[in-house]
Amino acid sequence: MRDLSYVNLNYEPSKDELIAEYYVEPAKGYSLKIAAANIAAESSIGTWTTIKTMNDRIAEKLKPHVYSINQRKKIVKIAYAPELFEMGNISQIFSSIAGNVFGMKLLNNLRLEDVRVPEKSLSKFPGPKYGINGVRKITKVKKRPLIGTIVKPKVGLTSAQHAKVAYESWVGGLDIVKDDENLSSLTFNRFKSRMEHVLKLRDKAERETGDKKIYIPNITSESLKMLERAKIVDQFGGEYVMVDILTSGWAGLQTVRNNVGKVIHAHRAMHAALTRNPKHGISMLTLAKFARLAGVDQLHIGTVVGKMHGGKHEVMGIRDEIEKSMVTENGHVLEENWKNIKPAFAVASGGLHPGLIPNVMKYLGNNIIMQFGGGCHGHPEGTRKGAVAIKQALESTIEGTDLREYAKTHKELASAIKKWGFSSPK
Ligand code: CAP
Ligand code: MG
Repeated sequence: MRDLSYVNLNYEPSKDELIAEYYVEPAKGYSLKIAAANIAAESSIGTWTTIKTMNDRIAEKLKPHVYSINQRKKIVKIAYAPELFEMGNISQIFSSIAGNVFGMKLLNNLRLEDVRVPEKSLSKFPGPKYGINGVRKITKVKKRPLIGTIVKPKVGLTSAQHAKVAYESWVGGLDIVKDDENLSSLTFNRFKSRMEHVLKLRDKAERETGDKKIYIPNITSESLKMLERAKIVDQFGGEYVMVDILTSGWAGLQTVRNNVGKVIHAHRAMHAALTRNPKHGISMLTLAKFARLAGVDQLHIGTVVGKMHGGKHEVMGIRDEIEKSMVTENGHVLEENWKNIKPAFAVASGGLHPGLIPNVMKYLGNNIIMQFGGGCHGHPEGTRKGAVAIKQALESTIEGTDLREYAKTHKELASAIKKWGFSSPK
């Protein structure tokens, strides 16, 4: 397709248009301009050749405009008329601007860096029901970061064993216990039985500690099954559900948000298949933005210092995108005024242990949920002491004491540091 009428570098997009920013590497023999025109066409009204069914209304009103091309950085920006999208239907939006375009032969690489959703369309998305303030209200934790664990082994424990590990974590001092992303309803640990066991011990832990304790069960499944599982959670008095938002897909997530009144914790397993290659795929920032629009209350964003890929700049940018009400244009980040869409809580998880808390808080601040799987259950004296050590490291960081100093009078933290080390904030 060589129709360059899609490109108009003098075009000024209106604030009602959706903007997509792409990194584009054309295949040999194609200019960036031709590549950009083809992306614009394939993601909206066009195809590989001219068509007789095109009419003036479509061609004039719905044709997107490639309005910016940065040859050096290979960055292209396209403005789309809002009528091209069923706003609120995230699957349809992705089928358009993050669909066929990734497979076109005339591109070697293509990465969707960010999307600006027009302010007028924001009301079509529910956004988080609870968000940061709602979660703080439920947990009664006003300012500090929340701390939690993922029951480990990831899968394998029976529901009774799972509940016991959860209980130990809560009484040790953690606010939150969650299931792992690959635990759903397995032969040795059925969903209903797990809810029964874990939520009973959650109540016991609350009675004994006097603190609010949170359990986040993974309901990931086929959409209607997720609704059934959310009902079971409700039956046993749970306030939360967890959804693996990428493996269940946007439609699954939206079904849960639109039908379940519980706090939604979003696990992002599989995101790296899309996000990790800096030249191809979809940025985590884009996925995070649509997760907030869809209405997750908590979202994994990376840790900067843990076991998973994701640098400081990227992780902090995602944190800002899901937690701020106004995001200004900066690098690959497009402006977004989130208006009435509530902020979602950022979750730092993956390879964390007590010795990393000062660093995580340095980068991510107080509005963060820190989760420790191996870094809790791998403590030399077991889960409960692991939880105690995490709480101690948090207290020490909040009061500004060096962890190694604090560990002199807090033996659980001392054992944790001995096993995993300590990294001072850089
Ligand atoms: C953490 C975790 C999470 C990762 C996912 C895991 O456990 O439960 O799934 O955090 O990464 O299984 O690895 P550990 P991300 O604390 O034992 O590492 O948050 O980056 O999506
Ligand atoms: Mg996990």
